[in-house]
Amino acid sequence: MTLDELRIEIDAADRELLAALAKRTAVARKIGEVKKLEGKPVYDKAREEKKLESLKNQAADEIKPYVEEFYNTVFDVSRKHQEKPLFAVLGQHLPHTYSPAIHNIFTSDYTYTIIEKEPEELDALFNSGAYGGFNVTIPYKREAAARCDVLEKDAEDCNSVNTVVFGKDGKTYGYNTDIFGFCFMLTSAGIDPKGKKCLVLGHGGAASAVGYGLNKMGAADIKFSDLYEEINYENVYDVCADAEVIINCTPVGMFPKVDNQVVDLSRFTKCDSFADVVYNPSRTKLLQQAKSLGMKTAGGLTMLVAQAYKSYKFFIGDNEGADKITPEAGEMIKKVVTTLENRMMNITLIGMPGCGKSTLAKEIARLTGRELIDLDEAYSEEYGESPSTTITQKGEDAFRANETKLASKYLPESGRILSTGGGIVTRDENYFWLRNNSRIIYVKRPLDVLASEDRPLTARDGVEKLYAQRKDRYEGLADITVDVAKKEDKAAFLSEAIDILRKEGFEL
Ligand code: PRE
Repeated sequence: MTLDELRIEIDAADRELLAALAKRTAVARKIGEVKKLEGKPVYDKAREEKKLESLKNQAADEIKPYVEEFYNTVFDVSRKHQEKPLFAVLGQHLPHTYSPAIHNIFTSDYTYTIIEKEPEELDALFNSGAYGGFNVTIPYKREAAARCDVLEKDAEDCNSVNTVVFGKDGKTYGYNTDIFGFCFMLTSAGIDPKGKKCLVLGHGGAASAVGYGLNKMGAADIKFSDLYEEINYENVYDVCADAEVIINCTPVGMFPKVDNQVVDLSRFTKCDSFADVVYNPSRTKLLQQAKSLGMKTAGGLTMLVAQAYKSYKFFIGDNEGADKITPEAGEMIKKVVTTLENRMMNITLIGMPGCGKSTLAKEIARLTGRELIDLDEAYSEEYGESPSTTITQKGEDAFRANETKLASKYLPESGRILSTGGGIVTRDENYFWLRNNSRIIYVKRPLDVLASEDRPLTARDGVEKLYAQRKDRYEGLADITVDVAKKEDKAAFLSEAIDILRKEGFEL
């Protein structure tokens, strides 16, 4: 084997090692949590000695001489992790929370875990003494407010606490950073509700924080609509016909039922700004409609990250920093939003047939461990024939109808790398699916390097004609263009494409 080949193997082994270390550290965090709850010390000498003995016995002969040295470091890491202050997000059911990921990007000063509790377990939790504090999500924001000794103004006014800190003075402090998160989301998108007529879709917990935030920012009028209320989704177009700013606080459009919207924004002819508190998918159906109508738009991930930032400041005891958010803090929030978007959204490659989408997708999957979906291959699996067979035997329309069904199946998921068929951009209805939860990357290559075997549309129309039809669509859809003019080998193409994506903030 060559050095390069061996290095590919050792890189793969390291990826497995890192994954195993992440898994082990997460378990160590949970053990640390139990120890805190049970009042046990972190260091357990007897346990470490016993483990070391057993690990030496289990180890392959080649690594036996290194086990002690290696595991002394591993135990040390576990203990350091367990000794850190512990914070958490508290809710009833939290299978998809982004909060640990966000707090782990902001800081390594504390560890952050997930607590799922039933209402009758809350008293014991608040009295446990194991946590430095927590974020609180539905349905416990009121319950949390009731258990705090001191409430900051926003929290008291809304009777809603999303951030609890157990102070060194023995008192329990309650804050509401959702309001800051919401105001930050609007401001950073250039949306100013001052003096404007605002419509809030939904009337639950999120809507009340949003209403409070709009009021704080000087909105002239705030109306709420909901299914069975005075203002509902039938009369809202009349009662709120002059709404200028609309905020979606309903779960409609949220993953997995992404192909839904609670109102038709085109019927609010005075509306120039729209924000959605939904953050998964990244671009909801309403948000996409707002964009296409030329409105200013803001997506819910910014609110989520901004409220987490302010909580993080309270968690580390920097109350002054939490109250005065500097421009640098704003930059940090935006950077975390981009990092998370890059991580959570799909990377979806578009471009001419034969431009190297599949090759690049494979490489990204190899580098990141992302699940790879090659829509051409998925097509053959789903329909039992290749795209080119359907096109030749049943016509392009039959193929496109199947392709859209596939797009709706695979594109709303998160964190994948997808390679699409070159012509997916030719159907308007695919735009919604492509934009739903993907960073769209246009792989642009010189026409004379495009591969052309088994490509019936290229054979029929010629590559220039296809390109002329599709060029504007690729460019209009692209969030990022990977423009690789090089005509050399595959390795040169891949290395340049990967460099471009790294510069765009992708963790590859
Ligand atoms: C662990 C860490 C610290 C203890 O001193 C012993 C072992 C480890 O990393 O294996 C885990 C742990 O906390 C435990 O088993 O009690």
